[in-house]
Amino acid sequence: MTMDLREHLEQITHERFGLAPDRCGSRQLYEALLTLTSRLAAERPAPAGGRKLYYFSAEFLMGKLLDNNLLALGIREQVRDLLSEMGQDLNAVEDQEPEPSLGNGGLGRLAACFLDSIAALGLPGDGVGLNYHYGLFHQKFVDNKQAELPDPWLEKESWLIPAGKTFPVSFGERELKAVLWDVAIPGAYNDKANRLHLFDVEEPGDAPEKGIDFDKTDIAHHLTSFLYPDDGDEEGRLLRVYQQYFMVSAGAQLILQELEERGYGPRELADRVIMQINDTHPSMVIPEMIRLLTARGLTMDEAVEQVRRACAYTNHTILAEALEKWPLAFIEKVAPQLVPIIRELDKRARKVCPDPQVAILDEKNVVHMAHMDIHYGCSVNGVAALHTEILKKAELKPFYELYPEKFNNKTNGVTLRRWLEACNPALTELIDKHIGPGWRQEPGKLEDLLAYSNDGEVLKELLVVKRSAKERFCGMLEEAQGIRLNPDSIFDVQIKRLHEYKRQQMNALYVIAKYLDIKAGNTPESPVTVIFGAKAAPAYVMAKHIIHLILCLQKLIESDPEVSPWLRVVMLENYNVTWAERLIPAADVSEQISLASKEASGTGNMKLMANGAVTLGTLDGANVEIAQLVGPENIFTFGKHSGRVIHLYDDKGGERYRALDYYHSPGVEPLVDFLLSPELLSIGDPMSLTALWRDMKGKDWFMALLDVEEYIAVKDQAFRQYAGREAWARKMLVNIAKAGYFSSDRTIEQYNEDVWHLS
Ligand code: 26Q
Repeated sequence: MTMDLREHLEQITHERFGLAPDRCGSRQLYEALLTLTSRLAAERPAPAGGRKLYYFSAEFLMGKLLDNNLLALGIREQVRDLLSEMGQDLNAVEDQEPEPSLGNGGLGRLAACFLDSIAALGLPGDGVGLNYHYGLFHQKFVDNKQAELPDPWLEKESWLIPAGKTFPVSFGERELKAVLWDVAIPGAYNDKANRLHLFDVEEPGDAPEKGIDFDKTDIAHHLTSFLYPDDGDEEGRLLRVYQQYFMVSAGAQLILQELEERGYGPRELADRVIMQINDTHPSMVIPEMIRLLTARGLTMDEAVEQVRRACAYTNHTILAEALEKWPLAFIEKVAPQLVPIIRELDKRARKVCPDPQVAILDEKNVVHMAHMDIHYGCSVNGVAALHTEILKKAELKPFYELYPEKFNNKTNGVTLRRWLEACNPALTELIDKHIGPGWRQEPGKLEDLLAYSNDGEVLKELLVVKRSAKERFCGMLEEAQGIRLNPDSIFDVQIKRLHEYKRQQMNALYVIAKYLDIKAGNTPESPVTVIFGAKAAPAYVMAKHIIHLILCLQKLIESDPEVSPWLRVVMLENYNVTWAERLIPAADVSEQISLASKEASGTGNMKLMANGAVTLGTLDGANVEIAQLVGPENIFTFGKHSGRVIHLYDDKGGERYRALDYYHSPGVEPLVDFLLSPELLSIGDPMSLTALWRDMKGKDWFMALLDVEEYIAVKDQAFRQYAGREAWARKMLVNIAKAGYFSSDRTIEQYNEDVWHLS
């Protein structure tokens, strides 16, 4: 086998560069390995099965693919050895790969983990999305603020395979061609491969010269330029509807074409196809598929029935502002052919239930996308146990009463191939040494590690592995951002989109509390490094104020010799999957501090736990399940519970949250007021800091002040326990051992069992 690979590689480098592999540079080797792995993956047949899944998602946050594909193809170690025999280093080669910028956060990374698991389980299932040329955006820090630049990640040599297929998408007065590109998704442990289908316009436009502003009315060229273009104006909102319709119309046509190629007629759609709708961005696939089926001779009744059995909806949020509603007038402009169908679907839904709360079209003629999904899909799922319960009891209660049989929970998971095996080889080796390799296909077997919870040697090994991951991370950070950290400090890590409900601002208040403590002469037992990674949506003003605050604290502390030996703050620039893969193995504490009830699940919490970080969190999302699994000694929880929080939001319940009441506590006021201290004002933008200060004391919509005092106390307690190294290592071990439940292979098996019924 090694011989074959060597010959194959030599053949490619000779053909392309006229060089033997050992004479190639990293970039040339990257291109050669890209060609080699793409060929091997593309040769693989699709898994067979009676029913095929299409996973529709506006985002696929894939991360780099070379390492992952080598692993799935089962040739990673051979290639590594081969290269090192040639005096080459696979890591340096992998550094050459640009990270695809096709996603934003949890929902997009979940879609990528799911594709990996679906393929690994040998199930027939493809992704359907868009090929954004400039991604979400590239984040840069300028004057301690976030600046956004295009992220032109696509290179001439890439994972995209031209599928040779186009589909016409009709936008009322004009038609665009959707060009299909495919990315092969090889399955680990088998010889099959699925596909990620990415649609693109025929003539993609150039990147904007400055920043990320572009002509949002130039649909023909810019439909696939950016993920989530600014929706601050009507043009931006319309562009999002164009994107969504383009994706689902082309996707639905592809599905019907493949159905026919497999030898089935349109009346067999639901027997042969299941479409998973990842949040509401792809919801227009429902009326579009009905339209296409009726055009193929089905009656409206028949088409509706097929689609109802063939669509399933996943909800990822209870935040009202993220539940999509589009004025019917927008759809009239973008895809007028859908309007009569949506009206008909609304009429039929009203016959089933006249309650206006469950209507698709409201009195203002606005389309509630989630409502359409629930009426005209076979399944509605939340992404963690608590989240699904809140959907049933509160957010979607009237729907649950109408269709109890449709509701089900699918607690999220992550692929341990990427998030343990690939990103943390030293820990993987340690695990293999003690319990063997069987946990890869039976992640529950990680629990065998529990037999070592009192084995001082193994606990020591764990600490050594963690310490070397921290050193490695320090090296990478120094190279990227010129920042030197102390690998013996506690690495306290909060990595996720920037959002007020995730409460990065509460973590910043902790930093202020410690800063003031140290200034007053109270040094902590162990030095602490608080590490953030987050992008803020470009139009999300408050989120940008929070980034500014964090960057100002970073500056203030790094130039203060009295404080910096004990406390550091670092914000990673352009946080992405690659940074996550570097940082997660090095994390000691996993910050999961959302306002209870607001984080649907979280998936970073699972990745961090699998790498031996101990969670400091509220009882929110999947943290609740983590706490149940690891037990109270192996997690630090704090904060008001979801029931209480929901009560504090309830305007009818009477007891509304008032930030000012909490601000006036002696433990809180000095922290919030520090935003307007001379120290910070001399570094930062007074307007931004003042706006954040005002919001914190006067509004604080996500109640950071409600929990901040308990947060500080519990965090300090966690940090004190860190000093007892062996007891801490035991916590690490239990977290790793219990992480098997959060393998996305388990999640996918449950989707298949309960919803998809593939093969
Ligand atoms: C909605 C309306 C208008 C414009 C944009 C949007 C929009 C965009 C992105 C709404 C939601 C998103 C992304 C949501 C997301 O990533 N949710 C996360 O999903 C994860 C996977 O289930 C969960 O673990 C996280 O808890 C959840 O926040």
